[in-house]
Amino acid sequence: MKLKRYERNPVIKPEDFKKWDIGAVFNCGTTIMENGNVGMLYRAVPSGYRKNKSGNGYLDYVSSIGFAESCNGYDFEIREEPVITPQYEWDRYGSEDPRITRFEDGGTISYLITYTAMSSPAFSGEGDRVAVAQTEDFVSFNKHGVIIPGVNDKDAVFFPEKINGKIALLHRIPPDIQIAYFDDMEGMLKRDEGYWKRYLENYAEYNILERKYDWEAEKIGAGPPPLKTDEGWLLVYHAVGSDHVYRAGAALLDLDDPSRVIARSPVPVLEPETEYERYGDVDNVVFPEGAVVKDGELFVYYGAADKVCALATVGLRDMLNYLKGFR
Ligand code: BMA
Repeated sequence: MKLKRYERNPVIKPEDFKKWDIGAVFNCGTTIMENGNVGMLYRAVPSGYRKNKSGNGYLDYVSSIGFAESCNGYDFEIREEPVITPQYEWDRYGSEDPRITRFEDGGTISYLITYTAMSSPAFSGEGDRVAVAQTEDFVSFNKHGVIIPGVNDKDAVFFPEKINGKIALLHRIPPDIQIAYFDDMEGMLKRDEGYWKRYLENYAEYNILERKYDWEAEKIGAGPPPLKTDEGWLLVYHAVGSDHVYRAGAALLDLDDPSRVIARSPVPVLEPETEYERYGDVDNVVFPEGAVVKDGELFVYYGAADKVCALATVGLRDMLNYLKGFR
């Protein structure tokens, strides 16, 4: 089963910005806000970056995170100023790939933002860390900092509620997806060196989803926060094949024990086909980071070719029925 692209894609592109001079806007996380609108955080790279001599990546490529909002999920109003920008040693080379979890605990809602904080230049292969920020209103943002010390790690995303009384976080130390549990928010934010030392010694033991198919051969990483359904947690993820193409997959995880994979699509649910997915700053990339459900329809927001933000949809029930065929 394939997701169906919105016919007026991309939903946001660099040319939509009038004041903020950016060259790329992609990899967008979304959530339903308290006013019922779709809130989006996207990765934006100011114009002026240029290709590396090696041809692998870009120089002067420092990402910020910006905000946009939509009342129908299709048309976005862009706030043309960044909401998360370089400030400290640990994020001086940018903030990338934001995901938003609407986290509910005992009736209290907060929006937890997970993103990659860069303490070394993009494409250097070093200094990629999982950072967390928090907002209640998408106006003021509180940076909590790096939560996982000492290791290149990305694609982190919280489950939207506690599982068996614990906060659960998916993250990706290459090449597979791990899960970490915390007793409470304070414990998670305090970056307990002892906890992480023990964890990192055997991180593969915490793998929750491992590469399985050819199109996942290089690495996989979580997309949007897992979505709670009556069939299990629906996890949309990205996968990189040995052909370096980024595709999207989908799996169902057990509600009480997400390390139990109930079902998984053997083929991608979305892969680069259109112009805007095949050609950009990095070719052949679809990179899902946002998912919301509106009237039974699953809206998946994704970055395309590291250049624009796009949308693809599918009936949620259709997707669940399809996945159940691969138990
Ligand atoms: C990943 C991340 C994403 C990017 C993708 C493809 O490692 O850095 O932001 O979209 O590569 O270039």
